[in-house]
Amino acid sequence: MPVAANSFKRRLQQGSTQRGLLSSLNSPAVIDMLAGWDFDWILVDTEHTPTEIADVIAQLQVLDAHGVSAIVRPAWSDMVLIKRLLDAGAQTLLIPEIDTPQEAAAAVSFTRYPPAGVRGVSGTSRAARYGQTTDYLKTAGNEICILAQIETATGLANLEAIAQVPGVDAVFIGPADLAASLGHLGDMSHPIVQEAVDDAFRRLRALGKPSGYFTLNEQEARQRIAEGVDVVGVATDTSIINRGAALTLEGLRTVDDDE
Ligand code: 3PY
Ligand code: MG
Repeated sequence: MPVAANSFKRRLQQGSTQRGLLSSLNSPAVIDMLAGWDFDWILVDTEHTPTEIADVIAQLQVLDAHGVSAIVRPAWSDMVLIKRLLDAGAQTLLIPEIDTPQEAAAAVSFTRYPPAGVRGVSGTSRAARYGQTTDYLKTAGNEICILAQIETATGLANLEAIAQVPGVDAVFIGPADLAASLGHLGDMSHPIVQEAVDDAFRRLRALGKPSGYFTLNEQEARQRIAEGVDVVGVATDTSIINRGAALTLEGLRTVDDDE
């Protein structure tokens, strides 16, 4: 049995726009529901959520059943965390807080077996279908996809160097942490933050490097997709549920007003 093909990575290489959402509630049921909509990918976040390895596996199984691509974000660019996520079956990783090309190279090295990298070896992990993928150790690297997340002023200063690190498949700009780093905590739409984001995407386009972004602002999401940003996160499970609740109550207020 061959290693599972990574269709997210193929579409990234073909230049298709991919829209997705972030799973933060650690609920396979919610993800089972949302995966029925037309999202290209769902990010299982372990950076800002209580999601642990067994929870990641439960969500990967749901996404696999729907044929929706999974991205998994480790809590940090850490060799042990990344090894465990890869062994759990994650193939596309969004690595937070990459500030330098050295950090990007280290992150890539955590995902590749020696001599290319330093990933610890197990041929019987879930990723290797418990030993049924007999050439897993030799072929796993082909299907791994690394999105380096730039989210500080230092990261922006090093953008070209980070983007050119071999094995970095795309550069993802994180506006929330970037706003904080630029002195505008919580204000992602501040002109200084937006100018920095615009400049980052201009530079990535000049390099021909696939790019990614996350915003809950619909207008900005449309703008970034139109600009050619390849991977755009447009919602979280929480934002969708909160929005539904607000609309439901809003609808009742209209009924109340009519009475
Ligand atoms: C950020 O905006 O900081 C992110 O990490 C996006 O998910
Ligand atoms: Mg962030």
